[in-house]
Amino acid sequence: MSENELVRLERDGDIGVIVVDNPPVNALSPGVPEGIIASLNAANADPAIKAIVLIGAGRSFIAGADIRQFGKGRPRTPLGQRTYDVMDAGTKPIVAAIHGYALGGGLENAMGCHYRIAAHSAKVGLPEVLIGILPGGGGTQRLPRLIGAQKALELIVTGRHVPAPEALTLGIVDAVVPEGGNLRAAAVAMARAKADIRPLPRVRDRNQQVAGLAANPGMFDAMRKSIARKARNQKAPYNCILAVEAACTLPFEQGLAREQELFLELENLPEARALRYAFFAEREVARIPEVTPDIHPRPIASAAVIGAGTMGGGIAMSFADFGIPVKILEASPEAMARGMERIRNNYATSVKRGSLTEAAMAERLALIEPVSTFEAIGQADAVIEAIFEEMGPKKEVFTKLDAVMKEGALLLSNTSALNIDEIASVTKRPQDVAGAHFFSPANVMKLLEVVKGAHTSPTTLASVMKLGRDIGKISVACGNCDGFLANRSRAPFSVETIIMLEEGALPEQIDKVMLDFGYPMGPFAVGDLAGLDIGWASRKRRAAENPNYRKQPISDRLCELGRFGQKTGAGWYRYEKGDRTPYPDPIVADIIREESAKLGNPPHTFTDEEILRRLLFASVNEACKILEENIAYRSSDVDVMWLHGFGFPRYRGGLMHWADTIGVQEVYNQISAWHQRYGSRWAPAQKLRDLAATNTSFRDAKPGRG
Ligand code: 3H9
Repeated sequence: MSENELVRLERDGDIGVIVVDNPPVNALSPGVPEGIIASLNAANADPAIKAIVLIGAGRSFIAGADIRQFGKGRPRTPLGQRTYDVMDAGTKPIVAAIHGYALGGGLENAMGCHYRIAAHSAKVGLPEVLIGILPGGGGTQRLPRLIGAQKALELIVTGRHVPAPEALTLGIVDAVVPEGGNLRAAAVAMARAKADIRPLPRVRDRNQQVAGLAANPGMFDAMRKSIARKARNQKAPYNCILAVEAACTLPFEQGLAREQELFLELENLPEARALRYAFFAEREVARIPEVTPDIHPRPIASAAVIGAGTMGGGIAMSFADFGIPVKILEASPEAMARGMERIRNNYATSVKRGSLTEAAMAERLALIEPVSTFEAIGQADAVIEAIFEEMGPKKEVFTKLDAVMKEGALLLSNTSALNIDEIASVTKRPQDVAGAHFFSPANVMKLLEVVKGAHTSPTTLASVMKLGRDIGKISVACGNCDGFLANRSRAPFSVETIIMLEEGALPEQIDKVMLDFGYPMGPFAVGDLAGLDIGWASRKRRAAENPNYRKQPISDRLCELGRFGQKTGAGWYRYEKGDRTPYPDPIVADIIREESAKLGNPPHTFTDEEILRRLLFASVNEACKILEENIAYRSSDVDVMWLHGFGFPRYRGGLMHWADTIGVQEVYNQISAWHQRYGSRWAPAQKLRDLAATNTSFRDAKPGRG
């Protein structure tokens, strides 16, 4: 037996089987590498053992280094004393037996072994770049030697998970056990078959795979160029490239040392901290106090969607994409025909792009069944209403749902802002009603905002959270209020954007700041893409309903000129035929100047920092109110929503994590100063005051008062 319980050495005849047993995913937590080394030493020293298998207990091989240990200043194991070094120095063949995941340090350990065999369902990869670091356990030196620099570069820079059959084709694993096969038995058999083969095939010795590439630096520059837009402001992807470059230009040992240097440059950068934070925040969302372990989510084997508009169609596709049959209900045959046509076109575009096969498209379309009566959907396990945002018609739909849906069905509304309790009130089963707010395009965007009404039962809440996960979404729960968590926290950002225009800022100036910050597009370019006419119609409706509704004269004037965005060739920008590039337009600048003067706003020069902070601090303040009102379970939930609903740059962690990097005191001081200058819209939330008074980070903020 090895020195601790995290790793044990078992015997299978003349084969030593090293079992890593560190649930849930066999991360390389303190004690695990030490345990592997002790077992390797014991197996190498035991004359009765001819070969060794390294395998994981439970659901996975090894999911990598323990991410919680990064940034803690733990001393690193010196090069030459790591598990891989002990494997390289060993005298007996080692077979890695991979099931579940072999990621990061997991794959690095597998590549330290002499042979690799994987279960059919296993996945392997070096995803370190996704948490802002690089494979620091020799991965950048061994993978190019195993599969060639070009392919290794692609895998290391994207961090993608490779399914076992592809890993076999690439040469990452030597064999795949067919579905239903016994991995451990196959690995032991392989070890026995290889027991006498010498020299031991070490990945580190396969220099022919990287030789000659030193003369081909073009490959690395091409990769740098291809990631330039997506990886802007980030260092990890570039260090990954440098490390693979080192594999091609330096002897193995020197390459390892270079890898180590490049790794250490990254570990404590704000980028790596933010990405680690995001990783754990995404897992934290699943923890909902009222969903106790005795609550069992209801299985969802079939679904229905009410409304075949853009949203309804996208939601139906989300189910079909994950193999769940879905009925789509639309009263008007014309609207249904248009809706189904849109769905077909969306899939056809994916086929054209090569991301979907014709066969998969046919399978998915076959899962979407158009129906025209409520009776036809009565047996669905979950129904999602996705009609237009008006309370009256939504209540009518829920009244009908209450009449036809089977007992225990989830009755969900895709509303983005309306009161879930009022919707639920027309049913006799408000415990089964909740919000399921998808983001557009629903089949693409990852976020599902799950809204809990006053009567939503913990089982319903747990079921909707799981339903989201089952269709590949990140489900985040929140309470019921106008705009819920996502749109309510985003609204002040939008208000501030418009106010800054009225003070003389130009769309291109604001967009550039947000692009530089890391958003894929600025808010005005997004507006032009989405179309400005929808907002215009809603402003006119609201102004008619509410005489105090705050007008948006600049936006209105653009729309009055027929400038609805890209589709009309002009909006906040002008566009040239067949070109989506936004060009700043002097007409817009003139309108801004005129309206700003009419409002009596003195000319104002904006710094980039003012623009960024005014937009984001406005939302931080609102998020504090949301926390205070117990609408959010924790501030990191706000971050997950902003990452997956609004395109917030992941390497900045999320709105609240970013605010923490500035500091709660400074955020409070700035908001207070703007409160003095601009008035009530900047009044600091009580929660923000409290956090500043106690110097508590947003991360540690508890929901509720105080
Ligand atoms: C690395 O290896 C660096 C090396 O190059 C060496 C340098 C010297 N650490 O995601 P799940 C927890 S960097 C700590 O819900 P799934 C996770 O927090 C690492 N904890 O399951 C969760 O905890 P809880 C490279 C980890 O089935 C629980 O396990 N590796 C780690 O949906 C279940 O996780 C990666 O980046 C970890 N490494 O997905 C892989 N992994 O229950 C990161 C998981 O308390 N991991 N946990 O909330 C993943 O991508 C997914 O977890 C995985 C499973 C795909 C493995």
